[in-house]
Amino acid sequence: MQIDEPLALLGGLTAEQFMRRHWQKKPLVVRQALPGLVPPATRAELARLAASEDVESRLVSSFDGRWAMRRGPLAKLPPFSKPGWTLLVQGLDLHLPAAHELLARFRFVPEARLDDLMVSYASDGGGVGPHFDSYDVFLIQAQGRRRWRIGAQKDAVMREDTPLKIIANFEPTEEFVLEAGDMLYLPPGWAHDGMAVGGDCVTCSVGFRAPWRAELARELLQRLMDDEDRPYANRVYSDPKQPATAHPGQIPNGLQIFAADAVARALKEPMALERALGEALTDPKPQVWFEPGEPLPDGVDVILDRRSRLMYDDAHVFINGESFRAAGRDARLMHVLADERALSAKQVAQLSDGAREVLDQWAEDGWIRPAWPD
Ligand code: AKG
Repeated sequence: MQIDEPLALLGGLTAEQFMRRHWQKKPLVVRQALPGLVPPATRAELARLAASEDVESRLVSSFDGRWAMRRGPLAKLPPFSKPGWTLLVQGLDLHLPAAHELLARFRFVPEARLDDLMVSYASDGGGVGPHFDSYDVFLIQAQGRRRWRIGAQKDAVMREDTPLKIIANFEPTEEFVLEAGDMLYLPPGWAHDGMAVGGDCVTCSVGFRAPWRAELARELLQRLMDDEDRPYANRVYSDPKQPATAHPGQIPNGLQIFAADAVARALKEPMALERALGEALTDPKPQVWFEPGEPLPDGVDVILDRRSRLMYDDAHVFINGESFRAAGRDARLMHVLADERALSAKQVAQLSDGAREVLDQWAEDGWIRPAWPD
């Protein structure tokens, strides 16, 4: 990924400039960020995916001024000619190679922060209403036209008469109509409302994830404690010196010390926290499954399956919720695989026997495969 070259995707900014000037700071409208973009899914494909149990989808409508929302699977959609509805399909990158490739254009942001590609299909006037997101978003117009109104308002009072989180007093300060190929970037917390102008309006949202502090701490502590191999985890509280008490409601001080010690020991374990973080960040989403494959033939380039999440830190490689220690040349090659999502046959041949065995296991698990077309 070239981060110091001007990109049409970012309106002529380099990825470095974009991250410095706009990321988490201020919106950016890019005309013809992706000229000639073909929507990653047709209307029929979106409808098929929305009908599936394995895909997260929603139908939002505002017929006669009344907002309504239905979660998938959605067996039937309103007529395409009927104004005022939107179908939203989440995680399209997991299902369609074209969606995965579109998401990959944004890998100048660390993969640990990238979430998914959502695609919406709207009939004339369709939209989800004015709302806030807690995450950054790139809104790419893939087909048709959409009028966006945005504002940096503080008033976060929501309407109480709808099942959706719609801003009660929306005060937009800017407005623009995006045509196919145009893109709008919004930092977290910007009020925005996008309404389809004419039918057949397809918008792709590149979504990010940012953990809430408490949620992350809960997840990591759970992982640290669930690991049965760790000696600190397996000790029962004992109190042979507990005297008889006239205050049975009072929590014993020894139990408080035991609790604090349990957490402190877990955090002191060398690299346990880093390992738990890597495993958590690469854990597949619940609806993800892999088709088992074969060990790799010799002499082939390999690529990661589009559903695989591969990341690394200084001592480990993490893939799909598992961690491996890696050092030296093996680590360097695994880092290439994580950054490029591919390794050439020549690079595969440079791996140690142990690392090559690991790669074969990943191929059998369906996490990587020879770089043959889908
Ligand atoms: C968002 O992703 O925050 C949006 O506002 C997208 C809405 C849409 O595609 O209709």
